[in-house]
Amino acid sequence: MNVRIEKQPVNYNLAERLEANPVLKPEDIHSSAAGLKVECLLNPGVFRFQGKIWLLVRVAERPEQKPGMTSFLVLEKGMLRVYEFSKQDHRLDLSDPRMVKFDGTDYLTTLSHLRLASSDDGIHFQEETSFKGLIGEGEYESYGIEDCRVSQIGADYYLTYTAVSRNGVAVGLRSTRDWRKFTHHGLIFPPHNKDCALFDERIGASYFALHRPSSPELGGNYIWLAKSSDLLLWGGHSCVARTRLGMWDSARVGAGAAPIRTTAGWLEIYHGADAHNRYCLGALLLDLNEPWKVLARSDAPIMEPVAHYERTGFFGSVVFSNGQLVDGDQLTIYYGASDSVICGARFSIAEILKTLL
Ligand code: MAN
Repeated sequence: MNVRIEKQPVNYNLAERLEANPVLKPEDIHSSAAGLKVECLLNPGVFRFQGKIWLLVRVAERPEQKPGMTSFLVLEKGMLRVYEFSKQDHRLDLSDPRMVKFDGTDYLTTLSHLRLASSDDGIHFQEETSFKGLIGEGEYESYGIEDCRVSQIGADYYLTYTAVSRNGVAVGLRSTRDWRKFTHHGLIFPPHNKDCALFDERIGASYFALHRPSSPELGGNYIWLAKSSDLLLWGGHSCVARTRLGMWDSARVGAGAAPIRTTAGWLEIYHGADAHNRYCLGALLLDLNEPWKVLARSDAPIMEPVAHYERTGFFGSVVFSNGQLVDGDQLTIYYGASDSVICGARFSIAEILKTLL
């Protein structure tokens, strides 16, 4: 038998969790139609707008489940279609709670869209029903849209999100100025790609993005950097973070929200998962002028799934963040805990940097 001992990291335990956690739960959000249930809330994008703090929440829904059956939703030509299979059917594989595999075709157990919630203090949030949120559009978003990063560049907000369909998992881009009218720019990275975070300022003449293509046969799930002159066409690729054998980020890594400019470099909070799908957060430090140069990277996570709401849920042992607020030295990250509820945690940027330098 081949037994591999994973290196035990020192837990820096830098996160100060909000006492109010979870700040949003599925029962706080209305389902989008009768007969549907909000199963989970996940991985919000975060931004400031009109003097408030906003979350662009991933709302994962499915039909109310009937005994002995599994049913899920797919968007077809703008309409919700319900698929239903008997749990007795030997062609059905439900071994990953996130997936429904049937007779060689993969579906998702839940269909995600994005909904807005706002807060005056960053702790107490409520759904904003006067803004309609975003749903999947077109054939490349028929299994939904997920995990949206929000970058503010000038007066515009750019939304990079995971666009899921039977064609695979890709990165979509939309932009807005007022959160009412949106421009859909289509896919900026084709499958398999996700976890795309735009830098919210140019470096020299170029825009930059972190993204996460997957190369299943050779290579892996690594963080890459790309540049662009118009945010639509991307090139100049370089790989900035690979997975590390035997460590907390041994199976996959992916960027969180937009990198934070510090005097030491661009600080990026990223997620790493091990072979057991345990998701933690760590930090990367990239050179200010040449962001393809990695100056430092966390040996141990800066945050691990240890609170009870991070250990059990729809998909346990997960802290996953793609949204944050920076206030001087204070970094507040908002994160999906166990793919079930939304929580917040505070960090000191200087303390994170101390673990890197
Ligand atoms: C993937 C994505 C995320 C999710 C994690 C943990 O990276 O589907 O949305 O939070 O897995 O399940």
